[in-house]
Amino acid sequence: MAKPAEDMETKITLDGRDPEKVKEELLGSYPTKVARKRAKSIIVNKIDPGEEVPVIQSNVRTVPGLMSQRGCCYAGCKGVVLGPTRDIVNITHGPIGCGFYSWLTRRNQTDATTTPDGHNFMTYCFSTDMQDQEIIFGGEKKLAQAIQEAYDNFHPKAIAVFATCPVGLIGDDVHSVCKKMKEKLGINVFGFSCEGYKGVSQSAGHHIANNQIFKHVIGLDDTVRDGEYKLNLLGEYNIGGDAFEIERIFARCGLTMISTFSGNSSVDNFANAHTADLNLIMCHRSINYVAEMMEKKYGLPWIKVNFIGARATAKSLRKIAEYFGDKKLIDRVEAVIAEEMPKVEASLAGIRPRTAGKRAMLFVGGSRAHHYQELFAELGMETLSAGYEFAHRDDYEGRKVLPSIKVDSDSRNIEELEVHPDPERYSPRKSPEEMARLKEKGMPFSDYRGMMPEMKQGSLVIDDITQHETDAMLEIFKPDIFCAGIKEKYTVQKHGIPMKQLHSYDYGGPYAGFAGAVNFYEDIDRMVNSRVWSYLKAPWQKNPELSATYAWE
Ligand code: CFM
Repeated sequence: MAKPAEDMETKITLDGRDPEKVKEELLGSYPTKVARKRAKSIIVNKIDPGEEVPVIQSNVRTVPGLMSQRGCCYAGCKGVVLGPTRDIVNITHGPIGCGFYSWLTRRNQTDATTTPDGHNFMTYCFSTDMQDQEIIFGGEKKLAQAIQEAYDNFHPKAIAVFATCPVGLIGDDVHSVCKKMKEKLGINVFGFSCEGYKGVSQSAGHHIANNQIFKHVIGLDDTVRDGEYKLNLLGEYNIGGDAFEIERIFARCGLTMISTFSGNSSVDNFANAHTADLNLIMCHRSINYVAEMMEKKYGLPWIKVNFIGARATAKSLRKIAEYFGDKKLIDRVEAVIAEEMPKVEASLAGIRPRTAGKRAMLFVGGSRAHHYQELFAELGMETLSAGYEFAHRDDYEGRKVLPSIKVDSDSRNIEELEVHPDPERYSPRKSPEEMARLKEKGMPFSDYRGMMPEMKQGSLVIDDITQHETDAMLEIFKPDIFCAGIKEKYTVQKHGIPMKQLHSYDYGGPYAGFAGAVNFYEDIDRMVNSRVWSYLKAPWQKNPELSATYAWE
């Protein structure tokens, strides 16, 4: 029995290379201790027939001195989860830089014409602009003033306050200030202890954001809105207009969006999210906590969906229709897919011959490195290597590994809310029999398979990739395109390789849904078939003395 497995192992190659050797090469120039640590985060993917994949180390501290792609806890809380909500005044309590750098750089869009008051505070940068004075004597007074000033100028329905590193260090109590101001102003004011250093990455900030939104907003309004099939879309942030395309498709299918967390969202929609019939999770990493807590408190089930990729979009729509099980909806969804797909296929027919066989690498956040593999597959492109910046093992290996994840002191730092069924409002949307029947038919309730089971044998999966590893992967494989963020963009281009930002989409998008898929095909076609970057000479090619990485080899 051992023989076939051995055979399989010896045959694993990646783009004509031995991925284990590549891994050794990546680790080669690290000090022994660092190499040992990084070795656990660089994994050659192997899927056994039972879909077991190797364990990957993730959600652990970056080794000091290694250049990481990661952001901070504040970024995950304020920038990612709460930032896209247009009618909450989000005040950064801290030095001005934190507010400034989280000010719309993510290209999350919104449509303020859809709410009656037309409030849109996303274009503003609210900050307490802490100075030495506050660091020494405390910043609570200045924070109270800032909340008052924001209220006087804008009269928002809600104000949220985000703590930055110095706030945690000097001990300002943002929650008590918020509580006082809430009583004084009579509007919802709530705070987040999301100091940048609070976790190992943005991921901690997501959890903190989820907790506070759940405690302070969800469930405040029991109004049941009209609509036959009511959904919440969780973990979709309307980057480059993605949510607009998803909303267009939902409207065509007759699906009612009660709330989105938090692309193109309004605080009022969060407040009655608990009245929906089903939660859809797009980005599992950033928001699975809200889905879990809503299920416990209100009985709302959740399924994982993906609207990145035309086939993935069709599949997700079919899952939704199957959940409701209504013939009318199933037919309408099929009709919409049948109408949308020809445009997608026509585009692919022209583009795919030019993109097929090309090779991509994706190193992004906590979900896109997986989702965008769908679009590349549609283009006939292979993903040689992928990884997340800050995901956890369940995002790589699937939720079935959750019980085996060790909770370390960094994770313990983040509050785990204790949630119980709401005495009045808990109502399971389906009977246990119906749920069992749907599960049997393959409805993946409360489940996510993760990225690795869907990647090829032998692909290199790298968590929290470092700049050195990035440079080495580019040198070794010379992929046709590399996807990451703004911090990586220019070094990748200096290697002569096209670089696509999958966080902000550069200047492009939407890439979600059917119309988005066509946009993506066109953008990638232009990039992988242009030779412009290969004509560039990087500074270290012209002046070898500038080369740092390989100078001693
Ligand atoms: Fe989710 Fe995101 Fe992502 Fe993310 Fe992000 Fe983002 Fe991202 Mo940048 S919520 S994990 S923290 S899909 S901002 S919209 S692109 S790293 S892969």
